[in-house]
Order: sequence, then structure tokens, then C-alpha cells
Amino acid sequence: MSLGTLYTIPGQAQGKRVRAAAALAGLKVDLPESYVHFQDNKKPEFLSKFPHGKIPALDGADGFRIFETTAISRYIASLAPNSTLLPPDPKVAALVEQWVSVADHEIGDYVGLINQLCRGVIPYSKPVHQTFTERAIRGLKTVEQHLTTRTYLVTERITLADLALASVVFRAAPVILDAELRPQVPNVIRHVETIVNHPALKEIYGPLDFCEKALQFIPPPKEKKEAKPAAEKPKAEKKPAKKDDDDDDDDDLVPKEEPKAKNPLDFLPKSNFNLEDWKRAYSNKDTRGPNGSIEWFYQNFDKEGFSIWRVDFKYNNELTQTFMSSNQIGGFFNRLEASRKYLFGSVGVLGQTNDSIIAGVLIGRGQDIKPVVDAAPDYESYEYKKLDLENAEDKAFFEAALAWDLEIGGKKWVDGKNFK
Ligand SMILES: N[C@@H](CCC(=O)N[C@@H](CS)C(=O)NCC(=O)O)C(=O)O
Repeated sequence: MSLGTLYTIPGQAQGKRVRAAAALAGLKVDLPESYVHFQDNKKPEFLSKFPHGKIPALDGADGFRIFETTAISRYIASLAPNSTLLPPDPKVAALVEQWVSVADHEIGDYVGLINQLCRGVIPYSKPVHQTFTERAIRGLKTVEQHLTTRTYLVTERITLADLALASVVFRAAPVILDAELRPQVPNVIRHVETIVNHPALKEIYGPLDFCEKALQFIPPPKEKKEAKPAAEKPKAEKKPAKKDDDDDDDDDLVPKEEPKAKNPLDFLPKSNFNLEDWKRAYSNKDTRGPNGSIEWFYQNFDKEGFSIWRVDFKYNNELTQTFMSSNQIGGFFNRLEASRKYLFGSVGVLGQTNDSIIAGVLIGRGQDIKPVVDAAPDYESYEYKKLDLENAEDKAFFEAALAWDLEIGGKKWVDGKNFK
């Protein structure tokens, strides 16, 4: 029999912690049949059960309700006294509590705040970002030191402390655990790999998503003032003025472009599709209709030399205000600067505040998008799917993203950006 319904969403690390506790306790929890985050948790039905309006939250089959990750996990562990999750000895149990607290408040809270700073959810401050990073690393190093001589945090078996640490480190992987930091905390990495690969937990966690470089905040680009080529001066921007370019003068925040070695994309066989001409056609012409830029595109496109991709943001459930989602796209495009010669993009925010998604299309040099987009350190925050213009659905998607009238699952395009 099921313990009840656990409100969570598949990618939520805190939800994974609760589900992992249930799996190791030998208890079944159901996930809700339909739950739309940032929508259903704001409804009176949800709030009357869980007044804080956050997930995870457990709606017990016996009528008992509880929210907050730590409390739900602890409740589940206490229902399975024979599991190893919460040892009965008061001192050992207190040590479990100690490491849960270190994971949550000395690492997890800072990782969450760094993520929100970098994604523009909280107004960015470089010193604050640095301070939070230092504090998270201090927490990680304390755990690292402790794990040097131990497999698990408290006993010889997995306790709630291990599940707490693993869910926090799982969440930290794409945010701060980059190629430079990982070798400094090898036992933390070994620990999280042990937990997420445990046969009973593997399906719950899924793969770890370590970053190459820690997540950074890049302010939206300032207006480019330089003159356009005289020969074919583009018409005035046809898209609405963007309201997100901020006035931050701290140039230190913008990574300086290093002179690069020749890009391997330059060695691809020559293509007769001129990306610059396309960018001009797109800027100067109406998008749809006779003599529009889509018509120009089909007349000139070279599918051997270039490929077309659908792009979707992986963390839509973290998006709040649509203008912030738009900043997210602006930041991504800004970080793609080094690929300007190889890339065109039309990406938008679809939906409304607290219920939006980011999706669009890219046209990239070659048949693989990775060498084009990996110029942006956060390129892995997006999913890429190659589109086939012979396929009517893919073609319609491509055209709608170019024309900024794309609609996905009832969510309408509200704001967009072009990478030109
Ligand atoms: N203190 C809570 C935090 C959980 C939390 O932050 N949940 C987020 C999703 S990751 C949420 O439900 N946010 C909805 C909202 O802010 O309205 C816990 O540990 O369970």
C-alpha cells in the first residue's frame, strides 16, 4: 500500500531525497497524476493542505500531511525502524541530524542562492556571489575531511544524512562543482556517486550533471552602438525593444574575449549558405509571406553545411517573471558571442509569470551543435534536438520560432530574442 501522494516534480533534488528515503525504507509513495509547479501549488486546494505552498509535500493516505524535505524524510525513516536511515541510539541520531544540517544549511542553502543570483532571480552582486561560493566550499571541505576515512557520514550504512548530502551535492553539481573544484573534494564526489548509483536509487536520481565551469552571472548585453555596414543597412529592428538590458557598469562581470585559436568549424567544407546574408534577410524582410525571410531561407539554405536545432531550457520550473526568463536567454546569447560566425538563434519565452518555458530554434554551422554552443559555459542548461525540415511538424516549429508566434502546450510566445 502507498504511504500517500508526494507532491514533487521529477527534477527536484529535495523530492529525490524524500523518494530515496521511501525507497530505502521499503515504502511506496505515489507521485501526483498531474501537478503543474508554480500553478497548482498556488491554488487554494493545495494551500489549504500545505500553507507554505512549496514542494515536496506529502499528502498521507491516512490523512497525515507534512511538508519540508527534512521533516518528510525523517517521518518516512521513522516508519521503517529496521532500515538503517535513522539509527535509534540518541547520540547517533543526533549526529545524523548534525550532518543533515551541514548539508542543508552550510552547503545547500548557499548553492540555491548562487543559482538564483546567477539566473537573475535575485539582483546580482559579485561580492555576495563570492561570499556564498566560499561558504558553500567551506561546507563541502568539512564534509570532504570527514569522509576521508569513511564510506558514509555517520554509520557503516546509508542514513538520512547521506541522502541529504547526496541531494545537496546533486543540486550543486551543475552550479559550483566544476572541473577545478571537483579534485579538491574527491570523497564528496565518491560519496554522491555511491548514493546515486545505489541500485534502489539509480532510477530516482538519474545522472549527475557536473559543470565544466561554475555557473556565472553575465549581465545582458548593452546596446551595440557601432555602425552597420553601409552597403545593406538593415531596416529598423522589427522586434520590440528589449526592456532587460540593465545599466550595470561593472565591466569586470563581463568575461573578456581571449584571442582564440582557429575554430575547428572553420575547417568544415565551404558552404554556399552565407549566414551573414541570412541574418540580414531576417532583419530586413517580413518573416512570413511572399518575399519574406522564410522564403529567402528555403531558397538559399544548405543542409549539408548547416543544421537546424530545437532548443529547450532544462530548468523551466525555476522560471518566475517572464522578463527574467528573457534575461536568461539574453545572458545565454551573450555567452555565445564567440560563436557569432557560426550561429543564428531565435528563442523566446512562452507562457506567463510563474508558468513559462524557454524554447526556440538555432541554425548552426556543421551537423553537430555542440561545437557551436559550447562557447557558452552554461550550454548544458539547454536541450538540443535536430530538426528535419522535411518533417511538417519540425518545419512548422522552425517557422513559428522565426516568426515569434510559436505556441507550445497552450503557452504563447510573449517575448523573444535573436542571436544574429
Ligand atoms: N524549505 C523547503 C524548500 C523547498 C522549495 O524551495 N521548494 C520550491 C521548489 S524547489 C518550491 O516549491 N517553490 C514554490 C514557490 O516558491 O512558490 C524544503 O526543504 O522542502
